[in-house]
Amino acid sequence: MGNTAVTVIGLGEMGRALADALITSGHPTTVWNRSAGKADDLVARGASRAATVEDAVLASPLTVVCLLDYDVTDAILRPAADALRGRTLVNLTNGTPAQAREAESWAVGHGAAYLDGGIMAIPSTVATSQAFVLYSGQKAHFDAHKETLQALGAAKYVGADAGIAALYDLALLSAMNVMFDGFFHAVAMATSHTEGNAAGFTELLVPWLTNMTQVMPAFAADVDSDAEPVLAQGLDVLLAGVRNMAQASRDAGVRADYFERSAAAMEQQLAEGITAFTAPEAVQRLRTLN
Ligand code: FVH
Repeated sequence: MGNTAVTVIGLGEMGRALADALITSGHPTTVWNRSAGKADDLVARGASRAATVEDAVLASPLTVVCLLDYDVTDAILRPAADALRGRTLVNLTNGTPAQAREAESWAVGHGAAYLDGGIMAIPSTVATSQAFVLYSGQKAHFDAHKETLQALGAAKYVGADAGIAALYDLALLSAMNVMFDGFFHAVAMATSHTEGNAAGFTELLVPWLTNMTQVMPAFAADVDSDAEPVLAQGLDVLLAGVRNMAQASRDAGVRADYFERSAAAMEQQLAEGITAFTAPEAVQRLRTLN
């Protein structure tokens, strides 16, 4: 069986990287983008340029979409809905779980198979060993196209609910954003000192954070278990440290609001009789903050 033909709709930074990976791995690739000129390099490398979205969808059994957001995706695909019948639509546009489920209903309503996805890569790492892409939707649709989708990066199926890839994608991006916020906070503190510099401090921070990530599987096991958590630390000890982080931030002229909120939540837990910090309690605390 030859390589499956694939259509890529949306040739921004990410869409061009996806199309490029498909061409490189030998898939006959058709492309469409609102600004047609963004297809020029891909066409020079062997891609076919479709004149319309409908022509693009009809060119392949599998269409990969990577656009700004779901509103744009809807506006572009809606006029070509009939062309999707009997084909598979893989939507790699960033969106919420609810948007993914709605898109699946719409696609299925037009006779298409649908997979939603979250790209855990930046354009330059697409198709490298660093890239992985999350997919959710009916397993049979994933199985049918897994080999083709592997061209973009390791293809990971995360569940039948079309929304779960978007949920995991946004959860992973949340962790990344909070980590970078933490990095910039720490650098602001460290460089408030006349002898501090970001590069030297980062040489300490990277191994520290790398070591700390090793604890996460044990925390996760505690979250998933009904048994008494294995990892526990005195909440009073932790609170004292967080108060010091807040005070040292203020003394350094750095915003302390994150640590002030964190300290307030711990004070509330202590007042409720919770004396130990555990992973399940930490997760529960976040769930009840709304
Ligand atoms: N770039 C990245 O690192 C991240 C990595 C993780 C996944 N994201 C998501 O991928 C989606 C696309 O992101 P992108 O980086 O390719 O974004 P742009 O380069 O800005 O391209 C946007 C494409 O959307 C088209 N577009 C925008 N508005 C419209 C519209 N009103 N009508 C039609 N098309 C529209 C745009 O077309 P054009 O401006 O070139 O004509 C591009 O094709 C996104 O969900 C990320 O969160 C990327």
